[in-house]
Amino acid sequence: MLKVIATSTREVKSLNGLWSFALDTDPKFTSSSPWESTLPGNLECPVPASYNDIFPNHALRNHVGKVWYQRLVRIPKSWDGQRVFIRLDSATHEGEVYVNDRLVVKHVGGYTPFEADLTSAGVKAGEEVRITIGVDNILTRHSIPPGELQKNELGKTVQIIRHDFFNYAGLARSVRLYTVPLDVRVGDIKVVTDVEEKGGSGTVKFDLKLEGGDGTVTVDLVDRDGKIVTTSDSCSGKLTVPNPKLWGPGQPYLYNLSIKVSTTGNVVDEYSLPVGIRSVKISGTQFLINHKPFYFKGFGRHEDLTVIGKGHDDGWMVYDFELMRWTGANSFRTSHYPYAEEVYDYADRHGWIVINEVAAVGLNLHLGGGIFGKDERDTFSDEYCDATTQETHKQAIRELIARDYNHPSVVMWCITNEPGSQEKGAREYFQPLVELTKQLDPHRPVTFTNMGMALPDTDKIADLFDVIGINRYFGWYSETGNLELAEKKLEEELKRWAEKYKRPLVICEYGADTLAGLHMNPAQPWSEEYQCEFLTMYHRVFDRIEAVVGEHVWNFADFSTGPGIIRVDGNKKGVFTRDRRPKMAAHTLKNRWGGLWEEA
Ligand code: BDP
Repeated sequence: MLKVIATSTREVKSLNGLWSFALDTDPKFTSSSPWESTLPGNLECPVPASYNDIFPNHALRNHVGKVWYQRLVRIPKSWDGQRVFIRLDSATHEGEVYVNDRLVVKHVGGYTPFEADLTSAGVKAGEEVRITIGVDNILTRHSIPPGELQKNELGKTVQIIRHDFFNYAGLARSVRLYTVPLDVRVGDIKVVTDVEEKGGSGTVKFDLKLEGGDGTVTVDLVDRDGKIVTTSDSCSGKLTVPNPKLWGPGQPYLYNLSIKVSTTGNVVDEYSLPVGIRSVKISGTQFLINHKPFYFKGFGRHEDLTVIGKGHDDGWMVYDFELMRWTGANSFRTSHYPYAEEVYDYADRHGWIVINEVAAVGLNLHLGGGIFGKDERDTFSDEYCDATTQETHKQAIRELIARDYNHPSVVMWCITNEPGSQEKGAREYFQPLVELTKQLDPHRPVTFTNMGMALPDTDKIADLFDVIGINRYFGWYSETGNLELAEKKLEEELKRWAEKYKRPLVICEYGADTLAGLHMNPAQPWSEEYQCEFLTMYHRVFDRIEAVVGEHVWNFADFSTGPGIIRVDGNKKGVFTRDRRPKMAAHTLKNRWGGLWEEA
């Protein structure tokens, strides 16, 4: 799926801003077809933002079901003769878009984009249209992530989820109109790069699809100074770049693949794609970027902010990247869902390494906790994650790879977080998903994050993956307060993973809830000192195990969760508070990771 950009043949109009807003439970609704008229009430909601924390009331924060957004939009008159699309970067978890009275698109899955061709739907340039968007936040056992609805003793419907982050919903990313040429145009591009082992040349393999007819193409690879490095006149091919400037960690050199489509000698479409020339390979227990061993230093994160929830905000995004750079981190995982596209674009432009995760979290009924109770049903069975869930999961993988295939920053796909991989049915569920991921992208390694109930000898899926992600909480959820014992257990277990699987291990989560400002000597759980000692102990162990090629602390910042007896105003495992003030542990990491780095 092509990113929306403006070029000499394409235009973009943002629909971000305030939209009229109503809950589907609003008694003032007189019609079951809210798109047919003006929404009742007088609420307005910003886009992009999750709606839950915008209004300080329970009904909105804990709403289960649909909400409606609406606004009038004038299609620019100057767009006559072009094809107009509406693109929603996400609607969490299901979206349906109406233009006047007409449904133009419905989409399932809360973290990937979707669009509709408004020209085909009869919309004309210059016309004013009423756009109404329904967004449903319900998670069922057939959605990704899965969840269930229950009726409580008051007869009210409540959403049960099996992950701890708050179920933020709404239009948390941009909504835009954009144009493409009416007929022949670039439809999609896929780029794969490689690098010769001993210096020398780099290659850029490209495959572009034309839509709407036939044309001739010119494909130029252009360097940062605007110089054409190499060129082609076919829709697919392999460009060779002698002595390329490589893209790598902290080294964000980007070329541009500049594409022109012509018919009868006239350029009818132009598109341009940033390309980072780099290679990613696994060799034994090493993770190689450009043939050099790479060690992941960084965080599991969330899209999570006060007031706007999972709303994308450029200011906070840059600040988060700058804080990570200040610690010396080089990478992060998009736990537990695909992030806004702006995040990957920024990572490409600044040399960040990304593990890109599908929103498949909570496929684990046996994992209990103070926030979601334990459930004795089998996770991978007709009672919970069944063939229909697996189909949704496949679609989530397809959509993530379609969106993010071309980002040099993305070095690995993570197709699930902490599944019940020791349970029966896990292998049958995951094997086809790993196969699909590899078929869609044979060039990137695939991983998952393993959870502590699935041990090296009971886990049923780890061998399917190129890299094993491991989340561990010795010293927090078990051996609480006893770091000496935690150290022994952690080391013993990691050694077993290393010995049995002989492939790279990335520690994708380790962390301790910490109340900023709470100090204790000797260090006790919840204190800033304990978080520092906890992380330092883990680092000692990682340094003793060769197969460990990365450490992602859980979490970059404190984040919002549902209510629960083990969460005080959210999950407090952040190294930064929710408003991004450093806890002492931020300095511990800075000392270990080397602090502020400069881009090459
Ligand atoms: C892990 C989950 C993560 C949680 C974390 C925790 O992957 O989403 O937030 O534990 O409990 O199980 O803090």
